[in-house]
Amino acid sequence: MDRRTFLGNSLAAAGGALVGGRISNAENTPAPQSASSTRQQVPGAIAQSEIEAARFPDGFLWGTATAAFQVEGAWNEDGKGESIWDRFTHTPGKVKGATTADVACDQYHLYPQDMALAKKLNQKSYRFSISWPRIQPIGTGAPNMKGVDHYSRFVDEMLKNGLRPFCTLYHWDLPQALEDKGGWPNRDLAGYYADYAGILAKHLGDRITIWAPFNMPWSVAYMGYGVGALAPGRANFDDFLKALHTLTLAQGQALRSIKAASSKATVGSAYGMCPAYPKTDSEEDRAAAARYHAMNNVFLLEAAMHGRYPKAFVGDPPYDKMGMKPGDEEIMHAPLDWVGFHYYTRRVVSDASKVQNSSGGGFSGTEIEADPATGRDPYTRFRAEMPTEGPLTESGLEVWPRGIYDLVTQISKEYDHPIIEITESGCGYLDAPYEKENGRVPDTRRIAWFQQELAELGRAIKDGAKVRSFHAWSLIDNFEWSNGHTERYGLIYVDYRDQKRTIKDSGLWYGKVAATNRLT
Ligand code: IFM
Repeated sequence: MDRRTFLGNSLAAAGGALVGGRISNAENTPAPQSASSTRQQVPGAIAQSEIEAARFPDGFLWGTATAAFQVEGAWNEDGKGESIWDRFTHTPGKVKGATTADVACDQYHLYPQDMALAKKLNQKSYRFSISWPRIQPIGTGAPNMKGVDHYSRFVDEMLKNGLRPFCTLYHWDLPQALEDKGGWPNRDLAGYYADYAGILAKHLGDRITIWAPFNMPWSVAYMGYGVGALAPGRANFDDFLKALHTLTLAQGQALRSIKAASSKATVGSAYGMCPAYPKTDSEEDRAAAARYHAMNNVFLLEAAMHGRYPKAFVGDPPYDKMGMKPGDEEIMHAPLDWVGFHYYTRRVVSDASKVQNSSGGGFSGTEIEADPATGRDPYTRFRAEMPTEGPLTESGLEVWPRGIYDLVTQISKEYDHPIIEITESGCGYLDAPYEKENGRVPDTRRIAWFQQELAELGRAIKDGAKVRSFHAWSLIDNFEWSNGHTERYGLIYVDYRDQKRTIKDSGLWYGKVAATNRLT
């Protein structure tokens, strides 16, 4: 699967009647204000003067994010069990370039160096994830104390470097033993997961105060079980629906077990979201975009906040197929203390509900490659495309800075102005150390990307959104799932041959942003 397809699916979202109809470039991009800026020629770009004027509030938490599987390596050390991603990457043909994450960035051993680098860049928050199979090698039972002790030392190191440890409990690396029991479509996993969450809160909850149960849970279900593009690589729509419901139950149960074990805990989310815009002004396309928003952006958020699922489906909701039981609404209902989500790109969505859909499973397409006739799946019945009006990053995602403003203001409005954490945001460019410039990494496109996007985020804050943090993806280049090492998202370059880290120009720039709360 190529990069564009992956994010086309995993970050997909909608944006119902986002701002009342089709959002075209002409309607929404501020007019160029000075002839001198080349950025203004780019569709979707914002004026240089807005970048220069942007200011972030005192105490704003500038951070970066990573995930255990993508950076740690040490795949079988200190009693760690096998994860579904170990199995997937060890299966020939699954990863571009035939790389594995067995060593990755070796952060399992090099974390003191990486935390010192984060400090050097004036960072105040570090979002990391814990590998479940390091804590419970087969997903259940007594904790492996070597794993627990590792994360305990790691958390101390973050605190020593002035970083807020922001813990994601699950960033896709399910213990393989639990997949062998049926994986996320098996409802029992919600209980196992809550036990795991309780173990973490018991051992680390004296120092970690900010917990996100799942990274991009919709992607876990859809990409892992609906279309099989990510581990464990299964493709069945009924399994997707079941997995989604188990994840929702698990989210609620985990929140309660974390809070029971740690009085300091606050629990939120790290949802993958992107704003989507109706393709036309028609009621059908607007309704399709609203379904997309419901399914891809707020499915688990609505469940946590209100104990119900949003209207994501055409016709009767397939709650029976999802395995819903009486009383599940109470389990799902676990209001979050703050709302965390990612922003990378946007979607344009159109209706596919009138097209005859032949079956309820076995769909082999992905969102971007969806069957143009029937839409993405038999239940939500929309088509979602990533437009190419703006330029594309090297990882194939459209650059659309305005999207973060629309998304943040939409979530603020829909959920009564919650505290928001931007849990991930970034762009894939392959710039490498340049010998003729003393080994510098002049990744000017990444700087431009962040400047534009952050100016839009600053505008959302000015308009009242309570955003308290921003986590750039990523601190360091890392293993990009089925795209292996063919993409680089880091502010710090990693040479995988010798693990040498080189701060890119974007990293130096981001360090200054963190020190000054300004973008230039
Ligand atoms: O690397 C991923 C991360 O694991 C989840 N969010 C998107 C990132 C960039 O593709």
